[in-house]
Amino acid sequence: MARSAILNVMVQAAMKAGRSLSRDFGEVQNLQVSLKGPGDYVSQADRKAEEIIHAELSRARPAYSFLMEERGEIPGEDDQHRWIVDPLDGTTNFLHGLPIFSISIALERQGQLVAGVIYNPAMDELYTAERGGGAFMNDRRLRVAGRSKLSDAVIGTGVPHLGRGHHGSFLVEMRNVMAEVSGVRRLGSAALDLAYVAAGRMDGFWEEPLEPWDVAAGILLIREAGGFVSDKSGGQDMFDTGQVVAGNEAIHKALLKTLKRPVSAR
Ligand code: 2AM
Ligand code: CA
Repeated sequence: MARSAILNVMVQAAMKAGRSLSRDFGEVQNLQVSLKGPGDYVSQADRKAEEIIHAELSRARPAYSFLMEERGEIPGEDDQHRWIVDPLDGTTNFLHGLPIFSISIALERQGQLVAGVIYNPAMDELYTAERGGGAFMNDRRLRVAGRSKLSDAVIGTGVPHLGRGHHGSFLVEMRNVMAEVSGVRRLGSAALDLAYVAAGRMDGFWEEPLEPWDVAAGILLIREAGGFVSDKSGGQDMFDTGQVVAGNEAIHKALLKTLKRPVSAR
């Protein structure tokens, strides 16, 4: 499979940051037994990974703008191109020694997602997509799963925690979804969840609130794998609303309908 020059730059940046995160993850596992825990160490690992990605991407394209989880918006001379970067998605997992975390890098051209990379260093799985060029895991072409009924589907989600999201409305959604599906999974890295939907490992996904850097690369992966992604009203305002609903055409449609339902009596 031939990758464009720009996608290669993104892959190199993600893999270099991945090596750094993997080394730090080893240490985090040792620090679990300490009273203070690995908190400060993890913040440092996160910043280090972001620094690596920033350096690699700006070396290749010095003028491009950035939106990064830690540093926020960094306007460049070229405001038509923007990198959207999450150096460590699944921070809580990383902090607790759970090997479910990822790096997410997307490229926007004139507001349109054109390339995306998600890398899971713990499993050495590299997900890539370019607009119009399909989605891949390592060298394998990806397709979303073919199941069309919610009753056969495994659906991923994210559970809002302390101080984040609306717990009451999440519980209503969860109640309605769990009554209709084969299983619900909560992995803790939205970027990986979306990559798994693109790879057909999960049939669908919904979560809110998410940030653009959590979802930008994953949105392109799903589209390029033949899937559908939208906000909860079916529109394309995922970045502004922080809502993401994904699946193949049938599951996406069914999920949207189920998420609109008031509390069910079942
Ligand atoms: P993070 O690990 O980069 O924080 C977990 O449900 C998902 O929500 C993760 O992808 C996590 O990304 C994301 N998320 C976004 N904002 C968050 C926040 N303020 N606290 C925890 N997770 C957050
Ligand atoms: Ca994130």
